[in-house]
Amino acid sequence: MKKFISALLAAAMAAALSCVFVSAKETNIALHKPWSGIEVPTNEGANAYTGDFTDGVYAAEGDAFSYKEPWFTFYCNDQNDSSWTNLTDRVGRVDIELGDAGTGITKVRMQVAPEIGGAEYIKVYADDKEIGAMTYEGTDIQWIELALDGPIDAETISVEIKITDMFFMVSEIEVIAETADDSSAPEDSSTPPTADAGTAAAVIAGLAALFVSAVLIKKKA
Ligand SMILES: [Ca+2]
Repeated sequence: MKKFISALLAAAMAAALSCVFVSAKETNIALHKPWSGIEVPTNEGANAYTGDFTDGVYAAEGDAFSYKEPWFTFYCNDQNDSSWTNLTDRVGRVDIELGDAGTGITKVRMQVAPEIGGAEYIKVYADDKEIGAMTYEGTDIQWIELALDGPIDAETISVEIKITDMFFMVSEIEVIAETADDSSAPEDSSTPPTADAGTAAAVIAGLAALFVSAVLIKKKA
């Protein structure tokens, strides 16, 4: 009987914990947020790259590179004249304005196309503080990411790129935050933020009571 109850409790706890786990949802909080810090190059040939970093449009799996949007180019044609580059000393930076939405950030992701040109570095900043770097492998179109050790808050996430060649192509930047997966919950302050953990605790408490009752019944018998 004890073994059975222990197994039941363990199963209940696992179920309760997985309930808490499932309730955390990854959301791209950068989607449709404004960005600034770099502009489409004016130079003909480079000015076709009018991609938007936060419009949710990027290359699909297996797509070949397209010489236009969804790509935005970090560009320098060996001159610092403004018509020949949108960088300063081959370095460009985009600031994504998250504002109040910038909480619980766990990852920064970016789709790149290194076959068109490489990057010496790709650094990530949260409110102007460097928080890490991203790297790519090979030359395929790929998603790269910086996964943080723990969630952080930031009103602005910036990506700074130093290019090695003439172009470096980026289609989309995502800022991933973990949010509670309960869109129906009212967003007022009376909603306890630990509702799911509370539910789990109630389930565990209920089963613990069941266990005590079972032991008592067994003793009586
Ligand atoms: Ca895009």
